[in-house]
Amino acid sequence: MAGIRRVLRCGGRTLDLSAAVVMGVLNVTPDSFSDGGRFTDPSQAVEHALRMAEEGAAIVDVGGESTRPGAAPVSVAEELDRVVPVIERLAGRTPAVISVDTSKPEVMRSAAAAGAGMINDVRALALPGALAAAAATSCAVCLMHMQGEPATMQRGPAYVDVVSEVKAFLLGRAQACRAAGIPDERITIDPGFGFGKTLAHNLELLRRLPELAESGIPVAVGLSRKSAVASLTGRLAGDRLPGSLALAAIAVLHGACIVRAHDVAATLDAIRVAEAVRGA
Ligand code: 8Y7
Repeated sequence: MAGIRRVLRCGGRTLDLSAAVVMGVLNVTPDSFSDGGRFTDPSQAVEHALRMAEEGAAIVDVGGESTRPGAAPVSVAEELDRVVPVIERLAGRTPAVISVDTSKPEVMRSAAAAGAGMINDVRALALPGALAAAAATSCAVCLMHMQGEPATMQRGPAYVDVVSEVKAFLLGRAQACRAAGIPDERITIDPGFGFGKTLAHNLELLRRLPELAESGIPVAVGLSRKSAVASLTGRLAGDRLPGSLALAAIAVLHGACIVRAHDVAATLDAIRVAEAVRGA
C-alpha cells in the first residue's frame, strides 16, 4: 500500500488516515430505508451525531436527500431546511468532522458556511455548479460512483469490467476536481456499493478494491446495512450488522480508509481487527 496519502484536509481540521476511520451515518430524511440513524427532529439528530462521535466516529455524514432506489427528489429549500440546522448545532460541539451528503451546490455552500468540513456527493460533483461550489469551500470531497440515477439505477445495471469502469470514472472526477482548484489533500473516492450495481458487481469491486486503493487517493466505502448484506445473509433490514461488519473488515483489509457505517462502535472494532491483520 505504498503511496497511500495519510491526511485529509477538511476545512479547518486535518484527518489522519494512517488508520482507517468511521464516517457515521446521520439521515435527516423522513424516508431512509434503514431505520437506525433516521432523524427528522434536529435536536434528536444532533444527540445521535454526538453519540456517534463519542463512539469514535471521525466523521459524521449528515444527509437530507434519500438516495434509496426509487426515492423521490427533494427541493433545495427542503434539503437546506433539513441539514443546515443540524450542522449549525453540531459545529463546535464535536471534534468529529461534519460531512454533508448532498449533490446540490446551494446545499454545499450553506453547509460549509454552517461548519461542515466535508462534502460527500453520490454524484461526484457532476451537477452543474457543484464542482465550483465545492472548490470555493475548504471542504474535503468524497467522490462516489453511481451508474444511472437513484430512481432507476437498480434496473439492470451493466458493465464490461465494473472495476476498470468505476476506477476510470473516479480518477476522471478527481482530475476534474484538481482542475477546478481542489487540491489532492482534499480528495477521496468511493466505488458506490449498491449504486447501479448487482450483487456480483459489488462483490467484484470489494474483491478488487486494491486496484482503486493503488491510485493513491484515499478510498471510502459504504456497505453498512445495504441490500448486498441482505442478499448474502438472508437477513431483514434490522439484522444486518454481522454481515456489514464482515464487509467492513474486508474493505479495510483491501485498502479502504474511510468506512461509512450506521453502527460506529462495532464497525470500529471490525476495522481494528482488519488493520492488525493488514499490518502497519
Ligand atoms: C453511500 C453514500 C449512501 C456510500 C458514500 C445507504 C450517501 C445509502 N451510500 N455515500 N451514501 N458511499 N460516500 O445505504 O456507499 O446509506 S446512501
